[in-house]
Amino acid sequence: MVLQKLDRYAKALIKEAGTKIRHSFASELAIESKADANDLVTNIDKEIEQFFIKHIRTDYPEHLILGEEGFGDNLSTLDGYVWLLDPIDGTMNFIHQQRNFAISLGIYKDGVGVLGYIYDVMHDELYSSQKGSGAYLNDEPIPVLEPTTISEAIIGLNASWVIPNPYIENEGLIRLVKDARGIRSYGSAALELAYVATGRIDAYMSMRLSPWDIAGGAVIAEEVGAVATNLKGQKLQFLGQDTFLVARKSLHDSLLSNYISLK
Ligand code: 2AM
Ligand code: CA
Repeated sequence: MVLQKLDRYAKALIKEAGTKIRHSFASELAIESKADANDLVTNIDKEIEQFFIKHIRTDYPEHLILGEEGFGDNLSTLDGYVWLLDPIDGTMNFIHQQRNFAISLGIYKDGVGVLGYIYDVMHDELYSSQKGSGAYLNDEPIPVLEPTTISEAIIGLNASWVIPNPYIENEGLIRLVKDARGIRSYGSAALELAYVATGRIDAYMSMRLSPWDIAGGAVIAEEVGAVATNLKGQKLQFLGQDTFLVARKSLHDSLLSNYISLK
C-alpha cells in the first residue's frame, strides 16, 4: 500500500517534470560546463531537480534525496527512503538533439531499490518497476528476457573505451566489436538500461557512472531477469561512481569472463 501510493506520486511528478522539459524548448537554454568542457549542465537540469526536491520535501519530509545537481542531501549511507535522481540523463543529447535523454529515478529503502523509473521525455515513454511486481513500459508489462549469445547480441558501448584508455584493456573490447552482431551508443545510461530491459539491445557497459544514472534502471532491469553489477562482477553500491555492466544473465557471464579486463 505504502509503495503503491509512493509509485503513483512519483509517476505524477515525473510526468509533470517531463511537461516542463518539453515546454523549455520554447526559451533559450543557459549552458555551463562542470568537471570538464564536455560535461554539461543547463538551467533546466537544475530547475527540474529543484522541482522534484521541493515536492518531496513537502510531501515526504523524512525521505532523503541524492540528485546529480547537488540540491539534495549529502549522504554517507542509504538508510531509510532515498530518492536517487538524475533530472536529465543525457544532457549532451538534450542540448544538441532535443531527444535521446531521460529522467532517471530510483527510490531505495535501506539500500534496496523498491521503485525504478526511466522517462523518455520526448517519446512520452515511462519505463517503471516496483520490486517484485515486474516491469512496465507505460501500462504494458515488459516480458522477461530470453537468453542470447554474443554473436547474436547488440552491445551498448561507447567508442572511447575501444581506443587505448587508462581504465580497461581495449584489446578485449576490439574482439567484442568483432564478435558481437552490432554495437550501439545512445549517450544516456538510463535509456540504454531501458533498452536492455526491453530487449532492444542485449547489454550495456560503462567505465564511469554515478548512482543517479543507474538507480532507476537497475530496479527495472532486474525485474525482467537482467543482471546489473560493476565490471568486476560485484554488487552495485549506489553511493559513489563505479563501472557498470547490465545484460541478460548468460551474456553478463560471458562478457565478464571473455571480454572485460580492467586495468
Ligand atoms: P549525464 O548526461 O547525466 O551527465 C553518457 O555516455 C552517459 O554517461 C550519460 O548517462 C551521462 O549522464 C553519463 N556521464 C557522462 N559523464 C559522466 C561523468 N563524468 N560521471 C558520471 N556519469 C557521466
Ligand atoms: Ca544528468
